[in-house]
Amino acid sequence: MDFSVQDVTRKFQELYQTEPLVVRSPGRINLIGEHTDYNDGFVMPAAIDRETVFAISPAPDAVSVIYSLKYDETFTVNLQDPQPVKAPKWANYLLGVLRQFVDKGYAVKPFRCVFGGNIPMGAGLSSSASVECGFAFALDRMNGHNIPKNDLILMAQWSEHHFVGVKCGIMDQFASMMGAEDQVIVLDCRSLEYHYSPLALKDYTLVLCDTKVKHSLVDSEYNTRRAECERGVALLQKHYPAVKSLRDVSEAMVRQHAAELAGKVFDRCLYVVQEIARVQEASQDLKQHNLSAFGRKMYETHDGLSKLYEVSCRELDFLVEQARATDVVAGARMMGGGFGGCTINLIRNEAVDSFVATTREAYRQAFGIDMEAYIVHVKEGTGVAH
Ligand code: GAF
Repeated sequence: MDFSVQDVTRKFQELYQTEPLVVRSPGRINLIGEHTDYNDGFVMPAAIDRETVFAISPAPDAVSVIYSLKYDETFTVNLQDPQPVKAPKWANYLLGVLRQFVDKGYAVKPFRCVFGGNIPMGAGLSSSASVECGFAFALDRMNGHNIPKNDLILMAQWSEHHFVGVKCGIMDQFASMMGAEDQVIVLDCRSLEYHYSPLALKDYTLVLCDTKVKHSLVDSEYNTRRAECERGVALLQKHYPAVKSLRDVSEAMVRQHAAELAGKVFDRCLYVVQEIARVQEASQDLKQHNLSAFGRKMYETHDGLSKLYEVSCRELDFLVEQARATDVVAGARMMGGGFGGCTINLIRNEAVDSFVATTREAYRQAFGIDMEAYIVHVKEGTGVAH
């Protein structure tokens, strides 16, 4: 079920009869640059018009509570010593953020908080990063610290690593926090330097096709991919001591040491170095409004993710092949961690409805599942709702 700013605010008022601070924190798409963030590479994400909303205010007593509209569940927080809990799972995203406030010495007043949103879960739109970032921002503003957004991003990522257990890169939290209306973020994940690039889609619409599947491998395989990349780096360091990550490695270097990297590790490294280079070229395509060239790179990324990085699945491959078989989709690929969730498609405006209808029918025939499609718009990042 979806919850708006009004729903979350109303629920808060109903529960606590007071006016809250209201914060919204978006999900994200990623145009190109997949599985490059934890290899110190480049990414091109953007915040979207789907978000998690937090209503928060100081509590009149010492009891801190968080109420999830989605789960219709209240959780009482130990403010002095936040620790991960077995249940409810959703609390861990928030508890990890609180842990960071405690560890970094930022005082937190007892609080009451209600949250909910409209980001589809498990669709690869970073609902988790939006929850972490929104809560970090809400706590920060409620307590008047004004912590720089860059620090809040790292605190949110820490929560994902240590309280949720996914060793994610920085892309999702960065995009959720730093998004700007109609702008793509071109982010160097090593230095965290970034610039905005206008997203002038003109004849095209950004459409996400949701497979509605999330294969259970997703978190464990994510951590495995990360470890495989680190293994590749360790092997290459024997020849190139200056190499710190796959960002420092060229395709020629990977190919030269193919035998030593062997099998899967070779494939993983090859994909990553190709993708890092591809993002830099794609960023030029976008600057030059060359969406056809940009779209071709999206298809190339998908092929790499599917064949070399092996994080796709039958459902995602099917949707990308449907797109490739037409002449109305400039580019399509799986988006995010993989093993389910959405494809991102650049579709000619006039063909959106017919493409979605045909693809939905074909997908139903092939898998017996009703695909969902979301038209997304690029919006600003985490902030106070006005
Ligand atoms: C997930 C992670 F959280 C990101 O950091 C990123 O690695 C992405 O998968 C793949 O590009 O969303």
